[in-house]
Amino acid sequence: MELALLVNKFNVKGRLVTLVPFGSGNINDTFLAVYRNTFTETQLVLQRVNRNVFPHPEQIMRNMHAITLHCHEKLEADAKAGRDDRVWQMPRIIKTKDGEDFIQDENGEVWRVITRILSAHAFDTAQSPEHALECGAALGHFHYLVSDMDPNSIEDPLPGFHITSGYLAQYDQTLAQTGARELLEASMEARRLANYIEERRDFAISLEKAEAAGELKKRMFHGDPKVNNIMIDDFTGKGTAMIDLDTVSPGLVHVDVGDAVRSICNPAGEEELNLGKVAFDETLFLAFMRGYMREAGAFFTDADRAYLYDAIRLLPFELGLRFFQDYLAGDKYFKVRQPGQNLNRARVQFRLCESIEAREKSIRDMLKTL
Ligand code: GN1
Ligand code: MG
Repeated sequence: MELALLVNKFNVKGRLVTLVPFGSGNINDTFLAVYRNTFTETQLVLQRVNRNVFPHPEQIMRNMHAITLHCHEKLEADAKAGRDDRVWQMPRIIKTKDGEDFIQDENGEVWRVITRILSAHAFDTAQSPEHALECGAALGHFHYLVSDMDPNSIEDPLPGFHITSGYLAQYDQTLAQTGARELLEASMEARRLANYIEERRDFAISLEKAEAAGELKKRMFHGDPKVNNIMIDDFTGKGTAMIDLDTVSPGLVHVDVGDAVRSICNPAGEEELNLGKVAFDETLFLAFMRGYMREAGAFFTDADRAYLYDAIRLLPFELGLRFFQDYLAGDKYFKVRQPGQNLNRARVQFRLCESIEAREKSIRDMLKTL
């Protein structure tokens, strides 16, 4: 179906004047829709949920409904109580003209429309320590917002998401395929990454072990809190919203902290070709953690603190493993614009992990000051 016809099935006032590709997500297809009438403008985000990644998009939408309902009520109550120094925001689902949360087109694709957070931007890399601190505050505040949600109100959006042992098993299966072995043999860099993974198999399950031993407990997490999912207010420079709520579900908050840190403390970004530019930035790290602890420190236990370093080391490793597995499997999961892009993304993440390992003492010392 023509996109303009599709978006007009949602309950929006005004005339559609712009519909263009938007954002830099690796999973869903995203478009900006601008509606105008003679006195006002409405900006909305149209998304096709990637069925390859989320086999049950209706479930994703039921989750989004429950999450936004819970958080909007809490945000309103906090704003009335004058609890905050800013207006925290969260996108809202725009209903279809039939009162549904999404539509399914003739090919079975699921489309949704959500509000855009206006006068705010997200960045692909951290801009400054001040920006990193605001990202930390936004994630900490998000954890506070979802902390009292009933985990049973959420259906697992992506079984196995952020379970590193599962990614290792998937990687092993891929390696058993001829196509993957050919790609490995063809490139020395690919073989280097394969060795890198082999040396870290034990460490890769440290958080899972801590959870199994009861040291760490699942809470609600975001699942994908990378820097370009954190909206910063254009006028105040403060964090204002976390977006991309598809993976919000019960999980370890450590995973979120590790994932945010791996994206914020690597100023070179996820697509850098020159590995010499990829390094863990300690100043950005400290700023991020300060912002995070300011909002979430109250519910961080000693055991939680004890595993922060492992989480910070693990998440770049896990994402590198996921990119590398996808490269070897023929780019089936993460969207690519050119061949070899997932291999390079993996190189960047493993390089970042190495940089974290080289700075272990310094990172642990900083964590003690928080
Ligand atoms: C994917 O949807 P997007 O592009 O924000 C991925 C994350 C990765 C990220 C790396 C559901 O996120 O886990 O960290 O790419 N999301 C999913 O850029 O797999
Ligand atoms: Mg995402």
